[in-house]
Amino acid sequence: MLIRSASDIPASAITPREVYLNRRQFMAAGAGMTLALLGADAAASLLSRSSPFSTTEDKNSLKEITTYNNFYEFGTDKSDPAANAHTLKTSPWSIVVEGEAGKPRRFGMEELLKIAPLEERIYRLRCVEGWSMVIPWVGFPLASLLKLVEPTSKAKFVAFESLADPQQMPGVKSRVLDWPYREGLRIDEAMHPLTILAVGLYGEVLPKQNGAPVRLVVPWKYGFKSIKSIVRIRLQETQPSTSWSTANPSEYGFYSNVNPAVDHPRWSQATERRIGELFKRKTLPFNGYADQVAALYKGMDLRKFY
Ligand SMILES: Nc1nc2c(c(=O)[nH]1)N[C@H]1C(S)=C(S)[C@@H](COP(=O)(O)O)O[C@H]1N2
Ligand SMILES: [Mo]
Repeated sequence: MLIRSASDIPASAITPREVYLNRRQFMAAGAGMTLALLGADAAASLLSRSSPFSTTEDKNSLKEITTYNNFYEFGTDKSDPAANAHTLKTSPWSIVVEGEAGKPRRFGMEELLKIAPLEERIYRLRCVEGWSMVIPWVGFPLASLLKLVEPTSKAKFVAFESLADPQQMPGVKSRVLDWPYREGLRIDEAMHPLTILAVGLYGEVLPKQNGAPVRLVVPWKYGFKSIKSIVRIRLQETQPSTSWSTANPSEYGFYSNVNPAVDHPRWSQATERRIGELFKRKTLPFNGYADQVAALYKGMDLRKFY
């Protein structure tokens, strides 16, 4: 059949049956529109979904992934984002990409979805608090976006900012963090093929509590580096300050690579609890992505650069 619009593509054609079933549960829960509704291009590109970067470990359920969250803009309890994020207005949306770039500019959401084929990436996420999940994101490499603005030779770091609107985000009225939520990467980390901008989850539009409409995912770093609901990206020469390291510099460093050998000052990072499992498992260096990323830190003392 000629695909004229996204609705011509049956959900069963773009997702494995297991995901399709989850999709139906998701729809039944009234959680919203399918990624296919974003446009035929985005939906069709999901056909190219398997990625050599994905883990084959069991995925967490959509329910686990969408109801146990950190998104302090909506409150500090794990259940707050699912309860409160409905007030986030995700359309229209755009990201400004500025700073050390030959062609800085603003990208609307529709444009962002066409930058590169959308892929499913099944990644482990390890929160600094000691829990972990396996999450099937839909996204594209951050590098594809950055290349479009032509970073200059001075672009050594990338700074990210989330939306911070107290009208939409009740948590922003409390001073728990210095808003907007800010994060940063070194340019080589930002350009690494594992680093993605996620726009979907389980083949659907990203739920609001997971950082809709577009969030970063850096799977070898603690979860707080994976900043949600991004509105600004700045290429810069100096290392950006970040919300968590500003709030507590001795506990949260700039690098924040998952490292079972370096404890948090108040707890061990040697083990983790995979949400849904009873027993703890060992945390792996770089969250299990050492083969792909350890070379980025060759010669660096990872105790000093925590
Ligand atoms: N803007 C923003 N981004 C954020 C957070 C936040 O509070 N605000 N929490 C971080 C933390 S601590 C984690 S563990 C992950 C959780 O992502 P998930 O809810 O999609 O699992 O989001 C990160 N991104
Ligand atoms: Mo986290």
